[in-house]
Amino acid sequence: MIKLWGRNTSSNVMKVIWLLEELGLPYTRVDVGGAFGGTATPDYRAMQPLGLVPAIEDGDFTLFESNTILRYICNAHAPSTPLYPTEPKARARVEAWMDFQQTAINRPMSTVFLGLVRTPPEKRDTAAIAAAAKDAAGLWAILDGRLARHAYAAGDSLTLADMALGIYVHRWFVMDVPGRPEAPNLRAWYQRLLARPAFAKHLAVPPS
Ligand SMILES: N[C@@H](CCC(=O)N[C@@H](CS)C(=O)NCC(=O)O)C(=O)O
Repeated sequence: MIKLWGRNTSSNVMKVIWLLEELGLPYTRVDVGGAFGGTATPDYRAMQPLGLVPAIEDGDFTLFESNTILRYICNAHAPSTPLYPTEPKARARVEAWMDFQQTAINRPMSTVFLGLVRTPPEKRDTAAIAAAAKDAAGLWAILDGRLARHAYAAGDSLTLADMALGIYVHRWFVMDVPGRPEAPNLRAWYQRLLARPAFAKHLAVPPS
């Protein structure tokens, strides 16, 4: 059985929870990271050398990096799932949007989230939050344009790309983001994600 290490308030842990639930795979989860601590021990660092969450154990195999974990779980436990198509072009399209999450939108969304949720109002750098919100809005606009033509991030069905991005779109709409523009296709996609029971239960929670 897969053992998932990481607190369930972490965006990167949430995406793994969503996949495990969506596939109906049995798993256990251990609270580490944040206020729980437990990520500096030699045993944990052997699984996740940076001391971040998530990490997984699958038998004697351990793995870190959330998007790699998503791909591994599909490859090892659900090789024919449409969440991670095997046809090369379809698979590459999924991976490109997963990379978009890690390499493009992660940075401004982290600044907005940490500023608005984890920083008390009197200590907030409002200029930095506004600048990051503007950057994030520009990136969400790219996805909004794509979602005008497709129901999901990588095409016409739910894939790992939606799982990588989903928690961020939830936070984008529930946080009090300064200057957040309308993005009707993005909002419609968010509604489609909310209709998934695992997303509604484990990701659509108040940001904390
Ligand atoms: N690229 C890594 C990033 C992991 C990461 O930054 N995790 C954050 C939580 S979202 C973390 O571990 N923060 C410190 C902590 O929770 O103790 C991944 O996708 O797994």
